[in-house]
Order: sequence, then C-alpha cells, then structure tokens
Amino acid sequence: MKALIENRKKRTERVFLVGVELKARNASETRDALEELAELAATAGGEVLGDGTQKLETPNPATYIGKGKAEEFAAHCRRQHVDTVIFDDELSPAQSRNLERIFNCKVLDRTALILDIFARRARTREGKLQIELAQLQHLLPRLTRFWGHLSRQSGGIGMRGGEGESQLEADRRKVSERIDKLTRDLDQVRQNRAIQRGGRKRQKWPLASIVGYTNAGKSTLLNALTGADVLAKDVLFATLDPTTRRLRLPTNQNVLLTDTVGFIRKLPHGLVEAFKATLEEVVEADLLLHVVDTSHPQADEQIAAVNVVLAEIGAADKPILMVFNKTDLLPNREVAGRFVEHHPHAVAISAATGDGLAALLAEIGTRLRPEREFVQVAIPHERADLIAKLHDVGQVVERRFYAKTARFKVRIPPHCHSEFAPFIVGDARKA
Ligand SMILES: Nc1nc2c(ncn2[C@@H]2O[C@H](COP(=O)(O)OP(=O)(O)OP(=O)(O)O)[C@@H](O)[C@H]2O)c(=O)[nH]1
Ligand SMILES: [Mg+2]
Repeated sequence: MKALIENRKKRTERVFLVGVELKARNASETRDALEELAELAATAGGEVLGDGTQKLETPNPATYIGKGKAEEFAAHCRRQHVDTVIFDDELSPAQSRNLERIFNCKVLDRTALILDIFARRARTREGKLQIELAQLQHLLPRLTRFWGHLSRQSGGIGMRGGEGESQLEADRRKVSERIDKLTRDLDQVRQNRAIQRGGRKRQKWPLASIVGYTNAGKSTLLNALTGADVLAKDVLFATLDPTTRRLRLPTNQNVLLTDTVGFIRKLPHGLVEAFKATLEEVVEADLLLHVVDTSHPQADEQIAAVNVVLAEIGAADKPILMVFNKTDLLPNREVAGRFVEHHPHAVAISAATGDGLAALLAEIGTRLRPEREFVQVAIPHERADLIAKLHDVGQVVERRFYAKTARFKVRIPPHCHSEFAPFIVGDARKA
C-alpha cells in the first residue's frame, strides 16, 4: 500500500496543463491560475511543456472541457510525448475516468497535485499521516482499472500508473482498510498533541500565529524575529509542519510565535480537513499575523484566498494584524502605503532587510496587551496560597481584612480568571 503514494522520482515528467475560462472569469484570471498551476507542477518535479484553455459557460459534467477539445489536446499531447495532464480544478471521479480514456495517459487534477506536493514535504509523523489520509480519500472514488493494481505503481506525480482490472475490488478494500487505520493512528497522535497544548496553556503566554499565502515570507519572518532556523525557500509549500518559538517583545511580554503551512487558492477541502489539527495553532491563536507578499501581482487575490481558508477552519473572527512584506521589492513607498491605508493597524515590513520589524513588534505588543479585569475578590484567610498567587499575577489596588476573609480590589489577567472566579464578589469599578 505504501507504494501507492510513494513518489519515486525516475525522470522528469512531461506535463501539459488544462484550464477553463468560465463565463464568470476573464482571460487574465485564467492565465494567472495556469501560471500558478505551472509553478505547482514544477514544484512537484514536472516539466511543463504547454497548456490549453477553453471558454465555457460551465464545465462539462462528463469531460470537464468539451469532448472535441479534449481529443484535440490529446492528439497534441501524444505528439509531445506528454505523460501527465493536469486540470486546474477538482475533477469528479467520472470526469477523471473519461479523460483518462481520451488522453490515454495519467490525468491529474489540481487537488491531486497539491496533495502530491504536500506528500513530498511532510516530515513529522502527524503530517505524513494527514497527507496519506487526504490522498487516499481523494483516490478511493477514482480508483479505476486505469489505476491498475497497487503493487505495480510506477510512481511520479500523483502516483499513477499500471493496469489491470481484476484487482480493482481488492484494491478498493485495501484502501478503505488503510483509511480506517490512518484515522485511528491520527486520533492517537492528536491526543498526544492535546497533552502538549495543555503544557503550552500552563505557560500562559499569548499565542500569535503567522498565516498567509504560500511563499509570502512567513518562515523568513519567524526566523527574522526569533532567530529560528526554519527552512525559507522560494518554492511553494516549503513549510508544512508548524514551528513555534518564543518571542520576547521590547515591553518584556513573552509571546509564542508559530509559523504554519501556507494557503493557496482552491486549497483542497480534504486537505483543510486533514490539516485542521495542525492548524489548531491558528484556531487557538490570540492574534494572527497575516503576511502578504506585496510584490506579487495577485496580492489582493491572495489576501482573499487566505481569508477563505481562515473562514473554513473557523478562524475568521480572530484578531488579525496585516503584515505587508517584501517592501524591498516594491518600486516605491506609495505601493506599500496603499496596502496599509486599506487595512487598519497594518504594518509594512521587509523580513529580508529587517525594515519595519521594530514597528511590527510594537504593534504585536499593543494587540496582545492582556485585558485585565478589575474585580473585587474575597478569599478565606486559610487560602494563603491563593492570596500569594493573587499578588503574583495581579495588580492589587486595595486590600481589607475581615474576620473570615481578605478582600481585594485587583486587576487580574484573563488566563487567571477561572482560578479566581469562585471568589469574585463584584466589579471593582462599580465599588
Ligand atoms: N526580497 C525579499 N524576499 C523575501 C522577503 N521575505 C521572504 N522572502 C523570500 O521569499 C521566499 C519565500 O519565503 P518563505 O519565508 O519560505 O515563505 P513562506 O511564506 O514561509 O512560504 P511557504 O512555507 O512555502 O508557504 C524566499 O525565497 C525568501 O527569501 C522579503 O522581505 N524580501
Ligand atoms: Mg514557510
């Protein structure tokens, strides 16, 4: 089964890309999408020989593009000795099947391609399990005789190859069993993570998560701020597994800063599901730093795509600090200024040169300044431990001693609220 999703690189695969220019889209959007697809294909180790598009009202339910167009592209691909055709959308199982018959070679969709890249990048056990699960879930309904039996996989982008029909049922069963096993293993890994997260909570430091489109400069920023040594590279999805480092702000506040996987347009839904656990750092963050590559021509579309994924993982309502990066690549200051103007409390920086980082740290400090509650508490004298703790974590403004209790007016940080909640007797502002 492992062979199914292993990516043994034999030689560079020859790739042809296909996009559709839908009514709702204009030609330049389709071009941009195909350029990004070409980058993804190159990241997966393919050599892009060309691409083709078709104008359509809606995708064809049987063959995505029109059947005639598909046959025309197929003839071209045969002449060019193409071995992989990649469609810039998620194909239905039926479309995959029909297209494979027409092209008579490996047919992949954008989803499979992104999953393939993630599979190459995964380093941790959890990351590997998540990707394999997402790959198999994408594969199961598409398993056809074109997939052949799994022991004869030839590897390469998207893991296709081989032939043979008799094995199909057995293969489906094997895939299903493997999916069950992966699901169980992941549950176990996630329980362990939950325990580790509990450890972080006890440290009581606020958590800031760096999010953004892939290649925006998230890892470069984490490295610049914390001296971490995360791989930062000019490729898509350099980072898969989250890295967390402590950041000490000039105000002496401690913050945990996490670098996470980059987002992309049309991120496969299965992948978002699979990555939900890894993205818990994002969901649980007190502040999101949304890093944007301002030098990218589609910066605005990338911001929108990131917001879509944030909504999908339930992090749409998090406080966000927009970080406009790579200002060193801009022709002038006005361009960065325009980005900042459109977003309140945004900061323009260059993670590469360090420009603007001081302002960024100041803004993080402001946004994470704990909002302390000003309350009155009454604590029995025998709870000396709690009284000591109150002085430790809170700012005591007034104290009075009674027969059974000591009463305080005190500002307490939010993370200590639950501990003192049973003793709170009122709002100190109203007293
Ligand atoms: N000129 C310039 N290049 C930068 C800047 N920040 C990052 N880069 C470059 O942009 C590329 C991507 O940077 P990364 O930090 O790997 O980007 P990322 O957002 O972590 O990307 P993924 O992990 O792939 O999602 C690298 O080649 C960096 O050197 C910057 O401020 N200026
Ligand atoms: Mg990165």
